[in-house]
Amino acid sequence: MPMPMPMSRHVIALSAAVCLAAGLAAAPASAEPRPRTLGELAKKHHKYFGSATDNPEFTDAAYLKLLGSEFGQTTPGNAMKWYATEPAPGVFDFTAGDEVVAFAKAHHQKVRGHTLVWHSQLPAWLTERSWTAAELRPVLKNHIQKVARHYKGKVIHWDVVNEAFNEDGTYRESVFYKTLGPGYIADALRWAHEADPHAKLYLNDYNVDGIGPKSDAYYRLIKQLKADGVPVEGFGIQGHLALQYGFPADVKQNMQRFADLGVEVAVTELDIRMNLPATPSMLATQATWYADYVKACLEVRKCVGVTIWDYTDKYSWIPSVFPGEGAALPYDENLAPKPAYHAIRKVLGG
Ligand code: 9MR
Repeated sequence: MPMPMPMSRHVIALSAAVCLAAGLAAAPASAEPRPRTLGELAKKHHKYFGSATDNPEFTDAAYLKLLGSEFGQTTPGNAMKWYATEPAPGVFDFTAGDEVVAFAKAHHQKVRGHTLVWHSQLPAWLTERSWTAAELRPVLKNHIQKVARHYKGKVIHWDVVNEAFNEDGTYRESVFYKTLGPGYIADALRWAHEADPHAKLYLNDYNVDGIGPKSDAYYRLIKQLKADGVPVEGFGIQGHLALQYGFPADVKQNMQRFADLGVEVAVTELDIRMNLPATPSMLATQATWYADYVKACLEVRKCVGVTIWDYTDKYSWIPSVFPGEGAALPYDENLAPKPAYHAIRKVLGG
């Protein structure tokens, strides 16, 4: 029996000739390597770079393609909030949150859990009646533990308590504070820890980028919680900035002072809005601000990552809350990268 070898050689020679003729033979040598994604670039610094997302956006294929490929982490913008997870007393619904978690898992993304206790986006059954402490305590505990248990092993962090302080550093008069007193924060952290001992437990707020009365209040509270052995493990700096208010001073020093208290820090909801229409010069300033904010995180070892509050202006929350403002994210409404995207890439070493 003749061996099939000579035939194979013919086939190989023929394919080589075809490739050469088509100019393909040189392709492997000259092919551009795929540019690294923001998520991959951040990973080289042992940090994540992520984006928030929201369930209505899950019908937009072009949006999902970038969300799944460019980012190493995601945060559900609304899906894990109280109104969504416990729409009726003791009745839990994890559909929306599970959808985000499944997407993240399929794309090898970490998930930040957001949020267990917040004064806003509460269900009507909770806000439309009055509570005694004896009534509200078990309701709060049950909510925290049911949600945290459901997502156990699926989220790296929980924003356990969100936006607990006013601008002047006094406690926000939420239903939880008014009914249970300031101790609700330590209780919430302890209950969350019981339910999911591995998720890092965060306190999270806005306007705490630099050193000031509000971030000072967190500094004092976290110091006290640590001294009392309460499981607080992270400080979430939301980072909702606006060009018209200036870049916050001392961002890196502020992160570092929390790191020195023994907690990690995360930039959890970064966006940088401006008065519309956006001009090239405003977009250039925005790019510098994004880069400077990310750089601060890179320079603080215990800053674990940066999340932008969605990645495209198409789905930003800003225009609906601040009429006349917008253009806050690194991709425009057509999902095209803006100067901010390129500036972030550069500061991450891309
Ligand atoms: O992105 C969220 C938006 O879709 C909601 O309408 C809004 C309601 O307040 O909440 C947005 O997310 C907030 C986050 O949960 C906490 N920090 C401020 C964010 C912007 O409001």
